[in-house]
Amino acid sequence: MRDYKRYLITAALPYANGPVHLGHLAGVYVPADIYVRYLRLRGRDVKFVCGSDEHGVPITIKARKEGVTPQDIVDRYHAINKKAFEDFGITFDIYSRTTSAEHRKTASEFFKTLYDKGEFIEKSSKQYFDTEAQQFLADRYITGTCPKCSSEGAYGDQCEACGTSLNATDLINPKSMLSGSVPELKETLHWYLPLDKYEPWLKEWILEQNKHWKPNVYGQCKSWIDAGLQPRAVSRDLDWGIPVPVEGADGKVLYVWFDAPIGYISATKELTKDWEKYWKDEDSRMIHFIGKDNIVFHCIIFPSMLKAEGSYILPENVPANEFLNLEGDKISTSRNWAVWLHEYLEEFPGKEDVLRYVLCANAPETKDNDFTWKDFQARNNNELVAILGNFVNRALVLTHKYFNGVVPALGELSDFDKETIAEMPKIKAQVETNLENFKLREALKSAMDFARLGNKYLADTEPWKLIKTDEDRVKTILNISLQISANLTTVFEAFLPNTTKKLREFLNIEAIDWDSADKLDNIQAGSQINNPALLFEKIEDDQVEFQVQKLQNTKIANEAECAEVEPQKENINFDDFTKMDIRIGTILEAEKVAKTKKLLKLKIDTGIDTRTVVSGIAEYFEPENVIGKQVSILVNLEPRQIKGIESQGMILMAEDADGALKFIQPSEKVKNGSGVR
Ligand code: B3M
Ligand code: ZN
Repeated sequence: MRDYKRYLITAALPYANGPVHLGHLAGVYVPADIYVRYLRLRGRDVKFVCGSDEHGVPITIKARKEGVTPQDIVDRYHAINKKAFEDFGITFDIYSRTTSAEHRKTASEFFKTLYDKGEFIEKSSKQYFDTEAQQFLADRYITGTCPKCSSEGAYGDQCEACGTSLNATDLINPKSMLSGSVPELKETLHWYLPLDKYEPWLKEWILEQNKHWKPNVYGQCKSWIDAGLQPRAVSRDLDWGIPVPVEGADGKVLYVWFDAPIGYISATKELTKDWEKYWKDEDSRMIHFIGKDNIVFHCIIFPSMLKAEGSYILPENVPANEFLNLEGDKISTSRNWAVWLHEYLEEFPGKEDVLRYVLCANAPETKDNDFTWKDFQARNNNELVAILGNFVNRALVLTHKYFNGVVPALGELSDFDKETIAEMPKIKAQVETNLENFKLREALKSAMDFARLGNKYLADTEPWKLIKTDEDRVKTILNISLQISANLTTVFEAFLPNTTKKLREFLNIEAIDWDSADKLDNIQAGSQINNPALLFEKIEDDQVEFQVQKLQNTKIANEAECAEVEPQKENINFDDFTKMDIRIGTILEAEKVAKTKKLLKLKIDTGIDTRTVVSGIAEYFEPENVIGKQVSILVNLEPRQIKGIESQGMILMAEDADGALKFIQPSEKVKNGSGVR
């Protein structure tokens, strides 16, 4: 790859309408931070910019719900997220925000430049207008009946019941969420970026020149381009955002996805007066770290904006990640199905690196991945504790035990020593290549191989067995082990910055640069090392169970909220009730009804007789598991033919909110034929 003079690394600006969670970290911020720390370690000139995305309709909706201003909302979450990133050790050079004066000016000027160059199409269209509230309605502010699935409460952009994306004008019986009135269609003027005009250029730039992009990114771009690009509106009728800087555009603001990526530019401006070097010089390399739902904006729309402006460089790579799920379910802010960063920091104090490690080891680089607390525990205990921590600890403890913490001198090298030493540059090169190619999981694996090398070296040389007979040999072994430990502080620096700092303190050494981190002279013979503590602690079962339980409670709370309890039916009289003859019986035989999914054919001892009942419970019970169970059965229900079998009665079941079935059983065994009254 060509050598760049400087690097501009951007991480997606999180919306300031909620706190950041595990999914954001794994997909965007941890990978970006690892990459940036690596670049800094290599002495590159790098700027790492991010900030809060503070415009857009969801923020105004949240504000309305809470009865506060949008500014209140973004002030709150900007502060929370800025602090969470700091506490967690994400080393942005600047964490700005899109309500800053600099940003407002920059975005406004950017629009004006394109406007003056005639890069926009001006087009009038009909949009819903709330005559009571006297304003145009964003799609999210209109609800109605879904034309696809007929469910109520679909939004103007999407029906959440069936997932269909909609146009506001598709809704049946649309209603304004502002006033509740029926909105009217009204003409409104907007500015469009003619993406179709850039299509030939995008084809060439992405599909030909950027073949090195990750397959998931390249593939998504290709399908957008193949489908044909349409002009995109870059303004909205809204009172929250950056005003469109054109005369007569009152009440119109820049579309949030127009102003947000310009936030990268404004943040760089706020950071350094040399900002233009990073944005306008072909020797600068710009990389966008984002999640997969942001690909089209960073690979197609923003580059088209930059191209239209004309004086900016384009991203050299956009290593977007897929999504991280949590314990098998999509992470969701509204369902509170998430691990919030600030909560993690409270519950696992000092364990920032453990989470960095697990998120990187499990990063959703090529496909969606699942975070589970069990895996978190296993990776901590079996990898960080058992390999990295164990090796380093043994090297340090043995040096204290045998040589009072004074680094022993290297003596004659055995063949095995030489082999081990020769492995170091090879493994380091793998870490390097993988990092340079945004294969961070692989890079971390290689870094762990470096620790494995040390672990194996100690296990094979067994200095604890030699100390009585061959002290010189032990000196050499421990010298080599300490050199490996010293090199680990650099190899792991980008991944585990707190740990490597601690380790350097134990070893009493300064930072080692990347090029030297496979050598044998990074800790000097005769120097004194400090008393070591453990680098990592085991995570116990109860800690993990607590976290799982917490999520479980969320699930139960969510279900309780969703479960619609059926309203009571019409009253009946006592005679109606006594007409039903319900008995306790025992299932004697059970088998699946052929060619059906739901049906079991049961033979039941009702105390009166033995009879056949066909029951729709096969999705919840295996035949062999129901035999011998006592159940309640309505015995005087008129016999019915079901799939050619005569069913003589009905088993009574309790049905959960999610449709799961449970038997209605006596609390203790009773005689078959006992009545239920
Ligand atoms: N705020 C979307 C998101 O957080 C958006 C990213 C903007 S990056 C310029 O997913
Ligand atoms: Zn629907």
